Amino acid sequence: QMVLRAIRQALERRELVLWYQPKVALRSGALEGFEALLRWRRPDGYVAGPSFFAAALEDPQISLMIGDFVIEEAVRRAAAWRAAGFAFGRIAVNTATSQFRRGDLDVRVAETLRRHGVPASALMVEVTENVLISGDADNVRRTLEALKALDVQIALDDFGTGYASLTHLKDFPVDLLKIDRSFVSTLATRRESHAIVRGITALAHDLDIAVIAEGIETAAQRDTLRRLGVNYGQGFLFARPMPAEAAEETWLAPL
Ligand code: G
Ligand code: G
Ligand code: NA
Ligand code: MN
Repeated sequence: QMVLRAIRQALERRELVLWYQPKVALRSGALEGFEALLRWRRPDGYVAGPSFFAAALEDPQISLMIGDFVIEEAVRRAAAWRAAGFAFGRIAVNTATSQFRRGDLDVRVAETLRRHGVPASALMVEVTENVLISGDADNVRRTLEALKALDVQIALDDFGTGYASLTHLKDFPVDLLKIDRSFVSTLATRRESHAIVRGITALAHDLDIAVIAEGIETAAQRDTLRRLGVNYGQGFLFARPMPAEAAEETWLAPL
């Protein structure tokens, strides 16, 4: 509970920040958008990732506070980048089960976009399969449909690591499937990974769902994924998650 108190304090002290990792089109290398990733910039200068405060993300109350912060901050960033004339695609935010349980995520997102004057086409929401199987499937589906109706896109994160994956693709309005990095890291060494990525990609495309592979670290992985028809990529090969200012300097150019 020390961690919970520390996180609450970090929010109050504005020590929580979003870092941005580019997503690129595998064919052209062009920027497709960014994933916003939560970081805790501690007073001692150490920048901690979510694994450092995983317990806090499990706590419903804290995770709602963090979730609200992440949406607000990402949309604020989108507004600033639009004002600066940057073409950044979509900013994707990660979400937690608690945000769907509350039942008003779509309303909150719409309100935040409206308040900042940002179109929904600048935003993507990443959900894990944990969210989809959280026991409230009807509510999750309704929320995702409402987000999609706004023109927010939906990405299914960490695909392949969860439970009953394939049925989710027809039961929920998914625009983008994120192949988990465990498949990417074993692409060259395990025939199964290669087969699974090929199968998932073909299936997704048949369902009009685009595919991104995460955790791409080598050019060989990128080339294999491109050959398998994967549309987009994300990973250290292209760029690590970085502060917004660094993302602007290295990835964004005025329209
Ligand atoms: O950025 P990093 O690799 O440390 O992220 C570790 C995990 O934390 C990933 O599963 C990622 O999806 C999750 N994560 C990162 N940022 C957020 C966030 O803003 N909200 C939630 N709920 N999870 C996040
Ligand atoms: O679960 P999720 O996909 O949201 O996790 C995203 C996290 O994965 C990011 O926080 C980032 O730190 C991490 N990540 C991004 N690219 C790579 C990569 O190429 N290799 C590894 N090992 N981790 C990565
Ligand atoms: Na994610
Ligand atoms: Mn993921």
